[in-house]
Amino acid sequence: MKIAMVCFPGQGGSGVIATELGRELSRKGHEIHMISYERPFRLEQNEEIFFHKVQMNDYPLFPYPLYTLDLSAKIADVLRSFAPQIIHAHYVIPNTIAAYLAKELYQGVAPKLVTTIHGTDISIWGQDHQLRPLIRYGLEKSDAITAVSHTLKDEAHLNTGINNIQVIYNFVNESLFQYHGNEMLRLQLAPGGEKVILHISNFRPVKRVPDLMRAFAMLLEDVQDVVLVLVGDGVERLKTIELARVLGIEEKVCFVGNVPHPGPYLAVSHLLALSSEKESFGLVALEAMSCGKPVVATRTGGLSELVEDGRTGFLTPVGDINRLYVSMKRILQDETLYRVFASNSREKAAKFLSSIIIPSYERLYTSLLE
Ligand code: GMT
Repeated sequence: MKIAMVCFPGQGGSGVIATELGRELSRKGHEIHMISYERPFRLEQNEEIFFHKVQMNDYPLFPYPLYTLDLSAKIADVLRSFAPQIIHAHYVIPNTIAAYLAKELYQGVAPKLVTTIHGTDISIWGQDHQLRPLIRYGLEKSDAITAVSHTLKDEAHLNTGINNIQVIYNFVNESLFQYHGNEMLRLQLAPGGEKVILHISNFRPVKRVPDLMRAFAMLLEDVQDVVLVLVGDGVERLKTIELARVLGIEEKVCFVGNVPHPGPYLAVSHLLALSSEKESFGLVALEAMSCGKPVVATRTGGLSELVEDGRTGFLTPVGDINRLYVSMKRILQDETLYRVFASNSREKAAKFLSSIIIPSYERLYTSLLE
């Protein structure tokens, strides 16, 4: 099949899923075209995947960039040059809308449009009364819709009334995640042999990183041989660095910024902590579990379909800093519990391997073309 993937390129689960999906399908012999405003961060130069960069035009009349139109023009261009049979848009806004417009522009055999909803297009923008009709329209114009968790599917139904949504979970390519840590990195992050609590996010307000900082400050009152390592970047990173200073814990906290691949950080960590208000799936939690790391996370969205409370980690109520602190402390201090959680985490992650999940996408594409 010839498939065009339209996605966001930056650090974030949807771009990772689109790229990994494209890569695996390309290995299976499909022709893959990735379309975005930048090369997706996990897409290497030497891959046999076409990358089409959206040319951002400067329209002197308009004060804001018209990305949706530029994207649409680029998708139409790819349709004319390569005639993909499927356009798979990751996120309704703007990707599905732009893809639909491109389909309308195109004179040839119309490709099928698949939309994957990843989260904030439904959980945040879907709450906006102006955007909601546009989101519903994008979903209605899609030939198939997938959601990355049952919780998200239900939320989409509630917000838009649309119910023909198939759940295809996020997946992990196990070969990318090693179980053995790199000693140099471990020494760099925890020179005194401390245990590493890892957090990975894009520091959006929805991640509630300050909750984790406060819980970690409480933890330091009881446990000294521990550090908090935060991977990623985003609007609240500076505010979080400042909070670490105010809490007087800056020496125990390390901000790493964006990294091309979290695998090495996960391998040297003891557990992953997420304090998000919303998380449609929580791909980083799956990546951590596939490295055999327990996860302490908030009981929200798809995280509760992945993390098993008291079996692979702990789930805590959103905003409950005390429970976050107690949960991290238990995992740090109880070695037996830790080993059980680590092994259960690996076992659970094995249900989400790319080799198991990706065929669902292939079956979906095939059924649309039949
Ligand atoms: O979490 C983010 O802010 C990034 C966002 C994205 O665009 O990649 O992640 C969303 O999609 C991921 C892949 O399906 C999910 O694993 C994340 O849970 C979801 N984020 C939210 O729902 C907040």
